[in-house]
Amino acid sequence: MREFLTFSKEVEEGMAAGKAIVALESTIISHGMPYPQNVEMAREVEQIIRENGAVPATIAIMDGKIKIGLSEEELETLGTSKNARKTSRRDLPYVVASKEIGATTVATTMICAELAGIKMFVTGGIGGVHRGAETTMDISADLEELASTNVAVVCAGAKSILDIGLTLEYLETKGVPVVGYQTDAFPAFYTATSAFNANFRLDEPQEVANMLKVKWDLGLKGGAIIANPIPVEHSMEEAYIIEIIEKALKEAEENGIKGKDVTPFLLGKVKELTEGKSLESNIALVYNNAKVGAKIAVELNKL
Ligand code: PSU
Ligand code: MN
Repeated sequence: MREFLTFSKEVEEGMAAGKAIVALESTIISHGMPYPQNVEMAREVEQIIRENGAVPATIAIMDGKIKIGLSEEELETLGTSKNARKTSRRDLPYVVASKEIGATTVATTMICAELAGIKMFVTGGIGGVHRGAETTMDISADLEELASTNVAVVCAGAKSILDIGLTLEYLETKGVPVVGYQTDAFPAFYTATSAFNANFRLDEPQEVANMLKVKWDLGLKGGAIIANPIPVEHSMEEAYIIEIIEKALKEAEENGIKGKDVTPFLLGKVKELTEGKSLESNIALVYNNAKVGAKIAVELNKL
């Protein structure tokens, strides 16, 4: 594997010292937010993880290598690149072989984290079953990865650009535990609640770490979702954001957006239609996830 993986100095040293490591994805940087907020967000998330006792490992593909941890310069390159390729599981071999710049999705970040021996991963939102998937078959590869790869994902739930109910059904079928962190509800990214509940509620990082350890000690393959609601002061009004998302979905359909372009298109539209308010919420919830994810990683590292 050393042939394909390179570790930043910080991650290498952290691993050697037996510290808790937290993986971070890069599609959120290249396709989820505009420059320069994307790079600022990525730096701050790393800092929050350090402040909470863990070592951040932002993952991306460059020069034919899977980079576990990015330098300042690499982060800037990724954040400003016009041709970084959104890299899901199917794209990974092509991007490594062709030496393109690859931004890893949740699915691919999980794959790379597992290769590097990292068990915790923090992001904003996961992909899921899209609305209308019964005809389009648009179901994110993130869900299959959660079913089979042993990495836990801290996120703020799923956006209602997705069919949240079907996403939860899919996760149930695949045996992926969905934990509400200090909440009974399954959060909907911009809002702390949705029409659905999480499967279980856990209130302490140590409890989450224990559950993960038991899952993997039992030989139950796959990840888990730790759904951490957006802090109230940053959450958006439900009726308002639903209306915006409906508009974005309509525009996606009118423009014939398909495949891997659907999610970035919808995220961009929502940001445009909320005049940037959604971006502010998005950044705030990622920071909150970084804090929680680092704490869980530290507890898991003790077990
Ligand atoms: N949801 C978000 N922000 C994101 C993504 C999803 O709120 O940035 C990104 C993640 O990288 C996720 C990917 O893994 O989109 C899912 O894309 P798709 O739906 O094409 O599988
Ligand atoms: Mn898709």
